[in-house]
Amino acid sequence: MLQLLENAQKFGNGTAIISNSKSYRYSELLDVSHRVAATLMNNKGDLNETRVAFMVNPGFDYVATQWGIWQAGGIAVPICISYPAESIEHVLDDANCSVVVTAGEYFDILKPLVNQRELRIIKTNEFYADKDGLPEIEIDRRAMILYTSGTTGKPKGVVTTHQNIESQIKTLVRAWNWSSDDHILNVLPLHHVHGIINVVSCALWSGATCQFINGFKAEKVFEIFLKGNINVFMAVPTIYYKLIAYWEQLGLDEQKELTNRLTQFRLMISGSAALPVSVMDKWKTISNQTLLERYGMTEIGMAISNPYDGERRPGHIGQPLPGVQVRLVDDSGNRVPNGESGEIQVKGSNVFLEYWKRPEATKESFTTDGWFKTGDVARMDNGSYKILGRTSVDIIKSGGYKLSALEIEEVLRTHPSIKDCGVVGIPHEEWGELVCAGLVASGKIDMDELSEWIKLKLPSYKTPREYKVLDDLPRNVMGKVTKKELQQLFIEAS
Ligand code: MCA
Ligand code: AMP
Repeated sequence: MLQLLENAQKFGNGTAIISNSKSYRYSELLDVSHRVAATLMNNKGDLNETRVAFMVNPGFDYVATQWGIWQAGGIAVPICISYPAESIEHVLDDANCSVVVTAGEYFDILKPLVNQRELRIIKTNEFYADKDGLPEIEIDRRAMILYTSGTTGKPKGVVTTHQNIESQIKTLVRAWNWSSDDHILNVLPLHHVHGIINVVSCALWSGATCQFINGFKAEKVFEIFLKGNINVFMAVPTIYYKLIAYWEQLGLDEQKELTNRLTQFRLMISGSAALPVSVMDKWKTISNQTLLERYGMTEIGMAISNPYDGERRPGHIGQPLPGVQVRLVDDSGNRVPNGESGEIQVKGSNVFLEYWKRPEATKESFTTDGWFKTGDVARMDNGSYKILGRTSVDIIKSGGYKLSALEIEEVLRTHPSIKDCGVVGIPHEEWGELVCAGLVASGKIDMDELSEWIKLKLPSYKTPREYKVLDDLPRNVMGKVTKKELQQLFIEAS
């Protein structure tokens, strides 16, 4: 039996999840997930890595579905709940999903897509099947596919095995002192590692309580904090920025009350994007908490973290986590000396198995001796890694989401009034980077129409926030678009 589930048996009567104002014990979670597994198996005995997509709000049903898929021997493919139809179709088709699990609110968007493909669709309130015998799940089986944007067009499926997932969880549980006394609030989307592994899976591995709200709202988060049970929190820098902005406009008494409460937390963590030192400092004055910044990636889980005990250095990501090997190399693949910049490369059982159905991309992302090439550039600075940037300008981090400039450009180019375009990220205090698009028109571009049009093609977090219509994109002598110059055009205008 998978260790996550074995642990859950031990914690039987403890509160596993609070969602929609209801508490659920570990035993209930196991019971329902077992029914999910039986329904999915449909008397087949083992799903044998069938891909099961699920579009379910963060909460009890989400976890019960995920655990059910795993117990039935399937591969869990979470779908972002704010995806428009085109993005959903990419996941269903790329992963060749055979079954889709959903809740009522997403049924209408999914139904036609599922019908066209003749897939099985199950609503979370239809897990009626009696519990059935469960297959033995070997730890090296594929467990999950998460879609991530890269330096090529459409998002790629990152495949992790149960072993990868266990290794990612175990490292963090140890490094960050998780225990069954912990109570965490999840505000993050559950189609990415940050929410799925660092928050939900680490909590449930440890017998802690994981409370959910559907989507982030600063007011709601503080309201829950004030109730007094939450003692661990993890978020992206944009969320801390928004919490600070909300706190600042409160009255003095309310500010004090919140500060008192925040001071009692055991641990607060930031990750997924660079934590500005200004945000870390501000948060410290508000909460008396020194944010623990760590570094990770969908393909590797977490790799580098500031210490739980010991100095958490502003502007630095810390040291390799136990069991994770990290090195910095130059363009020729040689290790760089301390103080010099190089690409972060990672090895360990935390590292993913493959990009789904993309053997070439998988091969290219590893060195011949098995190190995963992250594309992030860092230097070792007095015993702590410091991120300096990325090897590609076509990767943008906005709101903690990794975006591909090329994916957004490909979509924009399909608009009838756009002849060519270039997408860049520019530095932004709140969002980390802001997505901007330079457009070359082939007719008159109606900006309102374009904004509505793109919402049907991409989720909101991938859509450009600023547009500029140009006679041509800035190019070098070879005719290649110079992204740095394009960035500059937007920076100067901001
Ligand atoms: C939304 N808006 C934006 C952006 N996103 N504006 C500029 N840039 C953006 N990126 C605008 C919307 O259009 C809207 O504007 C307003 O902000 C509110 O939109 P909403 O969608 O409600 O935003 P939100 O809920 O406030 O979202 C902010 C957020 C969210 C909570 C920070 O972006 C988020 O959940 N980010 C976390 C992503 C994450 O988990 N990443 C982990 C992946 P208007 O009001 O004008 O319409 S990385 C990972 O997993 C690795 C392993 C790691 O290291 O962790
Ligand atoms: P994703 O592909 O969404 O998993 O995003 C992973 C990327 O987020 C990494 O490759 C980094 O570029 C970035 N990232 C994660 N944590 C940090 C951090 N603490 N500081 C800077 N960048 C980070």
